[in-house]
Amino acid sequence: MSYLERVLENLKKNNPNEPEFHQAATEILTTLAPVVEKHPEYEEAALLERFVEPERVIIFRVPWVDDKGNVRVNKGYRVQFNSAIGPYKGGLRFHPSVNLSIIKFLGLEQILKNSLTGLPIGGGKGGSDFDPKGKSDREIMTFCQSFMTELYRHIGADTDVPAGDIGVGAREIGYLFGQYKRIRNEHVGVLTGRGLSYGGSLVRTEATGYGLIYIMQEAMKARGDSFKGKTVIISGSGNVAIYACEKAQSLGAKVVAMYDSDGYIYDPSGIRLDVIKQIKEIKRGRISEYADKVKGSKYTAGCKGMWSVPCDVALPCATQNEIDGQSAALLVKNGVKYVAEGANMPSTLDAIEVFQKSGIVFLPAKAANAGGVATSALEMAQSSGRLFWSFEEVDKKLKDVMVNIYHNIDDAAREYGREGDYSAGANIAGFVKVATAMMAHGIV
Ligand code: NDP
Ligand code: 2IT
Repeated sequence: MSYLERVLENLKKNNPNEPEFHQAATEILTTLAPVVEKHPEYEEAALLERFVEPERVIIFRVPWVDDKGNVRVNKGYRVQFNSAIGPYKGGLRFHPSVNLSIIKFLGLEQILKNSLTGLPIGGGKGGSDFDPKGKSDREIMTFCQSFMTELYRHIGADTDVPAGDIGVGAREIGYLFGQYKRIRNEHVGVLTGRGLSYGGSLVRTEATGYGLIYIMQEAMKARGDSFKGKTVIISGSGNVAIYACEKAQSLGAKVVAMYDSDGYIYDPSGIRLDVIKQIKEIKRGRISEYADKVKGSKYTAGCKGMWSVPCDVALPCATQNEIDGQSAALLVKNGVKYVAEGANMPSTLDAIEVFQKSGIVFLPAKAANAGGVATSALEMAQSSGRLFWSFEEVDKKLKDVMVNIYHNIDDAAREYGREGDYSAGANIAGFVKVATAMMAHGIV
């Protein structure tokens, strides 16, 4: 059994009932063979065993009182996975499906993603099984305050800097920040995605979606192609999906379908993003309302059907495992040429295999959605330097990061004999930097 196989086998044995964590680790470790062959010293230093073991896992009780006066209890998590190249950095997810397996898969992915940005940030992730849907603003605030009343002791601007993810946006970051500042009496860059009036950065709201389009644009450019005239489908209708849609449309693409967790809308004349923003960002409503507002569009209950809509570009931007092997095969059969993952691990291992075999351009999450955390790192830089950069400055830096990531993963894939396999390229390029730092630090 090879070193990598042994590490993976032990990981599964030592972390039972964590299918998402197993999946992310499998995807990563199965591509690292050429790196560990080149560096036998990694095995002697048990580098991979240490890489897949979080430095620290924090699980805590989050008690709060709902509007009816009932006492409610949720679980809170923060996985401080790897701080070799910088302070732990990664989002907080509030969704009823959250459990340790999901937070660990997200944390593991985050290590390599953050490394790919070229910026000094380690990997972490956190969240809660709290469901923000249908909660009043007061309930959200109370929950966030209780969550931070435990989390504050584990984080800090140079220690661990959380941000948003599913269910955590500007509103939640505001409440979390307010409570941190109150407890610590410190106005510092301990969270990113902050509002512009209290230390946030321009472009952070748009960054993940814009970055996704920038990296795909670079991949298209390398093939003499562009977004102009392309038919695009985007899953999700949250932060990442909305700004991916905005940038793709501005480059001349036609986005014809989007979804939320209930179902999808199809609009053959091109999605009207102003209507989506009104429903999702302002009203916090359901995407089905779009069909009532826009003539000629159609709502279908259930998400999976959206992958049968013919398109040139598919951008999964909702959640993990939203594209299975069957949906991937359907996309390929219907002529998809480009897939970029805005969500984390949206494609199952089967789906990735289908995309790789088909020869389409497939940009994996840790490269394609790195624009959000990269811009978080730019927010950290502005906070510590007491600076405020213009929209154009931040947008240009974001674009440069995404263009660099594309060339780094393309070069790494080529250098290690896996040309065009950007999953391998991203894992290898991200890992090499972290491994070099870990080796320099000794056995820690
Ligand atoms: P939001 O909460 O803003 O939006 C999430 C969207 O995905 C909503 O439309 C939601 O629908 C949908 N969704 C969530 N769960 C499911 C599900 N089980 N089935 C179908 N649809 C679902 O989150 P973000 O846009 O911030 O995050 C989306 C993805 O992007 C996540 O995978 C996240 O980890 C990833 N990501 C986010 C970054 C960021 O900066 N925000 C950075 C990098 C990656 P509904 O409203 O019905 O729940
Ligand atoms: O998955 C991700 O990269 C995020 N949710 C953003 C993390 C961050 O710290 O900005």
